[in-house]
Amino acid sequence: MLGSNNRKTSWLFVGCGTSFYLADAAATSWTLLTGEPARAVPGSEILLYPALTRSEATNLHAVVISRSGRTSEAVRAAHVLRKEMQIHTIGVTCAVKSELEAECDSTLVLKAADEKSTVMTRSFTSMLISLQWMAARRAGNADFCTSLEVMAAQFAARLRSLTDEIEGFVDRNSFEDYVFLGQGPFHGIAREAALKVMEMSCSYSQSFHTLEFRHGPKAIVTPHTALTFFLSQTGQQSEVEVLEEMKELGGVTIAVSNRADENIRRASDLVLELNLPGDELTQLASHIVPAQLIGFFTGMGKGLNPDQPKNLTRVVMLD
Ligand code: F1P
Repeated sequence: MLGSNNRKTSWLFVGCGTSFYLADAAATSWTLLTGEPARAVPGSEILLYPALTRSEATNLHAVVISRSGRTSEAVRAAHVLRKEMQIHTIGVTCAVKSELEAECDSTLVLKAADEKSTVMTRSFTSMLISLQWMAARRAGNADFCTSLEVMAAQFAARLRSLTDEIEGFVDRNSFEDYVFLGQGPFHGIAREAALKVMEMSCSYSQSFHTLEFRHGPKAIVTPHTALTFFLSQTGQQSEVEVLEEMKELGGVTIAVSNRADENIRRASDLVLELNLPGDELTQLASHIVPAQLIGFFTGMGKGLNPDQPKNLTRVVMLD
């Protein structure tokens, strides 16, 4: 009803860089698990266009994500959300006693998930799984929490062979550019995948919704373009049609799929089958690992240090 204050609780996930793409994957996971509206924004949007958030502030909860807990835009966004907009704000970080924690109502600290490298790898998967776990708990879905644990254990056992498959493929090929495609919760994964390959290997790399790739971006496809498809179960049939189309256009195609059928195999130059239990949301975090490995081996092949890309610092702190 117009003018009523019975707005359903909704959620805003905030971060910068990898933490923003993590916010994207977490927001879609949150809605799918709890039924509550959720969206992701970079910290800078809260600071530059606060009116966009203020307009929906009733019954809004915010989750601000930052590995370091020190990124200026994330810390300032938490301050604006909590102090100026009176929005309940939860921090998610890998740092103990951080500036972010000081600005939030409550904070989840995953100390053991931090990594030494500049680029974020295990902190991404750990924070994503934790946020999915929180969503499942809120929804009273204990089975989902159990499935996450089973998935993580089985994926650990698959990691060695996955690494070998990707190392071999990267050694045999060289590309001018990289495209990562995914829909729904897999779109956040595709965005982070593009960033990861860009950071770790100094490559030209982009992401799109899978079916959006037909609407213009396919103009760039050549035999020197690597197209990675994160294939969902929900949209698989339509996504595989795009995969087949891009193969016909001459692109080099990589399919990341939990289970690959004949159509997927026929249309792919490399199939990375994960074979994990549970539904597609349980498996989500594992999907970023192939892109992390593509970035790592491509960077190594170029003689770079994928852990410490040039021009990057671990934290962006503004004056
Ligand atoms: C996130 C981040 C990284 C990026 C860069 C700068 O920081 O943007 O994603 O690789 O090194 O920091 P954080 O807020 O999660 O600590």
